Amino acid sequence: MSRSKSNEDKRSSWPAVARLTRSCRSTGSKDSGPGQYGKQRKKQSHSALTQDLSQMSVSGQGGPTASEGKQLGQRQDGPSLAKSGGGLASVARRMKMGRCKNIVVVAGAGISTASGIPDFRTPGTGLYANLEAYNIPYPEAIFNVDFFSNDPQPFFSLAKVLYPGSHRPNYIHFFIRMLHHKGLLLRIYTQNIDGLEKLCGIPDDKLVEAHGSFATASCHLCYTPYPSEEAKRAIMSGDVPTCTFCAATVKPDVVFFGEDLPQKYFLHTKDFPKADLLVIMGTSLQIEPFASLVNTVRATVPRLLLNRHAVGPFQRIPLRRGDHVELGDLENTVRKFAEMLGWNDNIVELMKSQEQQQCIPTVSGRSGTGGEESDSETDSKCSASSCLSN
Ligand code: CNA
Repeated sequence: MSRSKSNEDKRSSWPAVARLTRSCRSTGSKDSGPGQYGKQRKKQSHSALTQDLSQMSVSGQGGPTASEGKQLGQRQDGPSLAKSGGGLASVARRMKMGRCKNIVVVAGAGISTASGIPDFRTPGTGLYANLEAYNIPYPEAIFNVDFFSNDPQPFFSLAKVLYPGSHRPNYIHFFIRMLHHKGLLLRIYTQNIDGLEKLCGIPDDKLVEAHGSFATASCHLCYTPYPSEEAKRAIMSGDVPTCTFCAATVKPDVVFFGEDLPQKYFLHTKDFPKADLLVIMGTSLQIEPFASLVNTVRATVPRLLLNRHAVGPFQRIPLRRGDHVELGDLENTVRKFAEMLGWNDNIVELMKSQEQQQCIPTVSGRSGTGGEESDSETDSKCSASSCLSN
């Protein structure tokens, strides 16, 4: 369904509650409270007492940084502070016991920094720290549709960096694909617009690109679809693609602040209550409504944050029962996690086989002694389909 059509549909027939637009978080993180799942949460908190993984934990590679220390300092004294890797180990144990069969992954720009794509908020390297290049008055302006209407060049400059084609999926993307390969991935919700999840072979039905992507393009005013390859060609060569219908500027269907999120995003109303493990990776949880998704799993469901800093509800002291935080470089953390699960060789093998097919160049795994299993039929189909779509 085209962007314009889906937006019209949303405007005409969706109930107000289903109209969600992207916005930047202005207040601190908050739990959603009882809300939609409140009753369930209350009922289940009792049985949570008996769960072996109900201990909260915070661990990290080399300890927290100064600012993390500030945030986490009080936790250091907490009785349930696990030794490094404790949170990961207990989640890995739970997965090995077969207790996580509907895993939801929530991802952000931090999963793609290992592919060479800067995130927004990392000091020094993040795009927000390098805004001179974009000539914008404040960081969010780059995704502001009114600003774009007036001057599309700042976004087009950023688009040149983010357009799929020049970056390769890394170990973290393939870890997520391995979750799918093992039949454990219910869905990945990503804020990323780089297309690397798709490129590494995660099938469409497992992927929600909550902030859109460059795969399609349309007029930013009348939503008339525009050929995405032509839009890319124009933007990459410094031209401004214009709508064949109203002559306004065409933009890739990346969701700007104030724009509706894709319809697929609403799968979350089914997925999150069904999840039995939530893994949150490489996001600052600053963008709503995406950030609040993490508060919509059932109260007894373990949540694992893999990031450089504690973010969102994971900054709170004490942590919620069942919450785990593993701080440090994401690629290292995910590699450690994969080793605990006994998946590292499989992932390295998967990455190698993609390279050998010369289908998808990858940011190679560092080590590996060869695969233990061959790809499943499902996975082979995924590779083939991602080849076709390239
Ligand atoms: P963000 O606000 O920049 O946060 C990224 C988070 O990841 C931060 O907490 C970082 O500390 C953490 N992080 C970054 N690199 C690493 C690493 N190597 N190891 C561990 N942690 C790391 O980005 P969000 O995704 O939270 O913000 C949402 C925005 C960013 C979305 O709307 C995206 O469209 C947008 N964005 C996307 C991309 C992309 O598609 N690759 C790149 C830049 C921005």
